[in-house]
Amino acid sequence: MSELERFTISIDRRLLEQFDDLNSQCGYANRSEAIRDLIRDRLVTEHWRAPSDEARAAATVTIVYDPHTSDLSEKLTHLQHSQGDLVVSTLHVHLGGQSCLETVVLRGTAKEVKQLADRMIALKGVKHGKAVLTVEGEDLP
Ligand code: NI
Repeated sequence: MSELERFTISIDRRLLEQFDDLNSQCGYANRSEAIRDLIRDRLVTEHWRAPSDEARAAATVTIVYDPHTSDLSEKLTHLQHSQGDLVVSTLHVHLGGQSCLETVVLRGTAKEVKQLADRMIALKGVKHGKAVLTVEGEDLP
């Protein structure tokens, strides 16, 4: 860790008690580590609020879909091939006769990654899709 800074904050006692309870349930060793994670999460969220053409980013996209839905499987494969420079890895799991789960790891500029994630989730026949948008982490202490 780089240089440490200590600061004091004022907070409603009940709010702090709830925060401490939650941190305890989550397994945080101390309050400082929980607050550091909150700050990092806020910074990453802001990073994605207006995805830039230059900033590097990474994401996982998880979708659940019915493999029998018209040409969804082909469209999904085509989409990933056409953006091959962004697709790092794909994991496909057959959940059952009517459902497949696919998790795709993307890496590239924030704008490109967000666009591809949105397009995959929006494909007709996708039952549920969720993207976890994150950063490469080098600028995040
Ligand atoms: Ni499958």
